[in-house]
Amino acid sequence: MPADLRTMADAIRVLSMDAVEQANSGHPGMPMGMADVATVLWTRFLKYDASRPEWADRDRFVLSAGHGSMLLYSLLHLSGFKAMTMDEVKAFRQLGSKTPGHPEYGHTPGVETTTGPLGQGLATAVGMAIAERHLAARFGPDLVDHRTWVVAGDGCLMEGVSHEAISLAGRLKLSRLTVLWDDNDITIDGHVGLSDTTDQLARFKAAGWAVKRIDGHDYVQIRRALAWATKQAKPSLIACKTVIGKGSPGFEGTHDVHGKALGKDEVAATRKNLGWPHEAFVVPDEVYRPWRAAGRRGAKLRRAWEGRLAASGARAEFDRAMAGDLPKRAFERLDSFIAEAEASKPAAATRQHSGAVLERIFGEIPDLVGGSADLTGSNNTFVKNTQALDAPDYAGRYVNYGVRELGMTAAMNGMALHGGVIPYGGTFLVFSDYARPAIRLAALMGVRMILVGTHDSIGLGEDGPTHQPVEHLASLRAMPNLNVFRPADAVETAECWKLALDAKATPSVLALSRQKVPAVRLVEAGENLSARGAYQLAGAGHPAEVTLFASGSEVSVALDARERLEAQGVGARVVSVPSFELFERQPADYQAAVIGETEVRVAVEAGVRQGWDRFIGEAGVFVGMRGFGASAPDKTLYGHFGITGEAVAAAAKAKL
Ligand SMILES: Cc1ncc(C[n+]2csc(CCOP(=O)(O)OP(=O)(O)O)c2C)c(N)n1
Ligand SMILES: [Mg+2]
Repeated sequence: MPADLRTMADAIRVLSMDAVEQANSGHPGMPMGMADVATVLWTRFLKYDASRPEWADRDRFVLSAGHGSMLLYSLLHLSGFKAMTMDEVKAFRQLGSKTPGHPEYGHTPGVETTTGPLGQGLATAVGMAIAERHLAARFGPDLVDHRTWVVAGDGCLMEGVSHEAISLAGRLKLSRLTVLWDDNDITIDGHVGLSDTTDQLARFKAAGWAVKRIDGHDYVQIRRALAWATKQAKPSLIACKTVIGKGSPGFEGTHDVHGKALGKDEVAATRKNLGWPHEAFVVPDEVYRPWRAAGRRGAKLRRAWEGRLAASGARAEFDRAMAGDLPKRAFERLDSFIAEAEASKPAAATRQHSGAVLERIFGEIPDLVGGSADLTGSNNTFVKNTQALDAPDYAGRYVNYGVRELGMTAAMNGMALHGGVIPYGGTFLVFSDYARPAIRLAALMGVRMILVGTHDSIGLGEDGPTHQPVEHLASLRAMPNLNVFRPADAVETAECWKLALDAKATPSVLALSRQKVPAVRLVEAGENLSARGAYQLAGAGHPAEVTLFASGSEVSVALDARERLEAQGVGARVVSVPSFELFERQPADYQAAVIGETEVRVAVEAGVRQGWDRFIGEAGVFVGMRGFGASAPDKTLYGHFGITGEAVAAAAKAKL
């Protein structure tokens, strides 16, 4: 006889407990508490086919409470995901295993997103649910028709990001999104009441969600609640009252079981208590059988879907979009923009150039979905005549994210992970601080997400030091696998957009000026020079004695300094540096040639020095910011802080 649900759930409990025991590290409490809810979801409701983890129309399952990773690994193993062998389970948390401490996207088939920073899984799932609705509108329900399920803990709901996520989801009426809250009253420090007495159901309800509370160990209640969730016209929250570490006679219901191995004696006592006679990492056939059947449940649906896709006229376009490939003619209109800009040399803020770039590519790349965290007019992210992405017709391509920088960025990650969407979103560069946790996960996961950060320096002027980024470029450049672009004019802005769109496995930040800047690329290059990261923009007239490095709005300052130096008979070359990261990828001889061998090297950027020593060396001169900015018109500020062609030329001369 095949095992009943209770025994199937106990298999999760025991595997989780044993894997944590073996590693002597990990979190058994959450998987043991949520085993019943997860078993009903994965055997009756979740649409998936264990033999095809990449099936585009699968339901997305997000374990926002990532510390409970053994819940997910157990589910993947039991339901028959080929990569999740028992050996991988045994190698929990060991180097090179498919079972890292927290779920990691791109590392383990079946893991939809990297989780661990609490609350972000939930916020990422909102983006997946947005992408699903949008693509259902674009390609029709025959091809796109799935749900997003989230397991979230008390910690996820305490985190501020949950507020941004649930209010955005409620506003957009994401009815295909369901959060299963592991309502176990326990966090690491003890009872939730120590630090939080929020009425979560009331909070979600206020944000526009359908809510319900159940006993998370009662299979009938679980089944009814999941069925209920699928019928709601709003996103749904199911508060699953559970006992953390359920099954452990000594520790269940206590915070002791949250994050450590139970110990040999308690493991034995738990086995006895559950009536689980098998040894560690042994699952009997009668338990595997119904689990594997559950893992195959979706195969028929998947094959029927494949048939519909094969017969669909939209097949090629669907496959292209889901693969993340750009359309063939993606940059045709942008290339003519570059040619026009090389000829007309427009002077404008780079944020305006960015808006003009978007006008050229938005129609050519239907996968682009834009938005802004309530700064649309300032970020120049809106393309004329674009419809808002909103209920009930989600075909629009502009998301009104509201004042939610972190929620927006996490949602963009979710869209990119879902596939079929290339998200970009705007805010002031200074508020990348608010978005940073999601930028970091984007970089760690390797997803293409484009953050448009305008007002990128003291050049924004009167809004003052709260709004003026100073350390942001340096801190963003410190992040692995993040491309930070700071273009200087229209041509570089177009080039950097191309590079951001072409970087399939790397997120980008585009740092753009609020203030008008002159064109600096005055001759046709015939290639994307920004792709080099740094390149010589202007050579020296006299024998080169000085090299001036600059990015973005300060490139024109460097050019001004060059003219002054040349007028005094001092040869000076100018190097534009739109991207530190891409420069690092160039061959050593190219790097050496760009850096050059002049006696004096100067860098100019309206930010802190950190990072620039790579170009100018310790003995180099840095002209930029040493502290926070101030509130005044931009030209006054550049003068006040000494970031002018005159000051740069004087500093270079003083060093000669
Ligand atoms: C942003 C963030 N802060 C802190 C942590 C460390 N942390 C991991 S689990 C946890 C408590 C979680 O409580 P809950 O979500 O209720 O999980 P349970 O103890 O019920 O398993 C904390 C503080 C984290 N992973 N992410
Ligand atoms: Mg908890």
